Amino acid sequence: GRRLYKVGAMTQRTLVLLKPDAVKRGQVGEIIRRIEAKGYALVAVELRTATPEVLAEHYAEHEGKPFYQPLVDFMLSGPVVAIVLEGERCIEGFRSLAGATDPTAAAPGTVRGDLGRDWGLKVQQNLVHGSDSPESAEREIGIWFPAL
Ligand code: IDP
Repeated sequence: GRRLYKVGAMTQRTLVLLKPDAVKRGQVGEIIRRIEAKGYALVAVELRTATPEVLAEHYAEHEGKPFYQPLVDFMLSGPVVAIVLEGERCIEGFRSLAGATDPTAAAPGTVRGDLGRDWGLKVQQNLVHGSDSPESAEREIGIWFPAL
């Protein structure tokens, strides 16, 4: 029958951000606990404040969308935790842990579904970012961790 998943080594790295709402609400430990429980390795973990320059690069694909400026302002509203993870298929795996973009709709069991909610037309406050493809991961790791 049809394989449910690809067989063979596919070690990847992915860029994860714990957004300012995760830091403000004291959920950093809980989210990293879930990442470690899943079995991914932490390659880099850094608390830092984003800059407009870094966010313009990071969110370049969303420039011009109605939520772009609120998203950038939100991402500048406090420190974030920038993380690089490593493991087989960790790009898809972390996005599965994170859950759907809208925290109200995100499934229970996911970071956004368990820890997030709508705080009043602010879907951007969804706790985490995870790269969505190998190309995005390489690009985003280069933005946040140029030395890696
Ligand atoms: P993702 O983070 O689940 O991959 P994207 O579509 O890549 O979602 O959007 C990037 C981020 O922009 C989301 O995580 C969220 O913070 C914000 N965002 C996306 N869509 C909306 C929206 O309709 N309203 C407000 N913020 C949004």
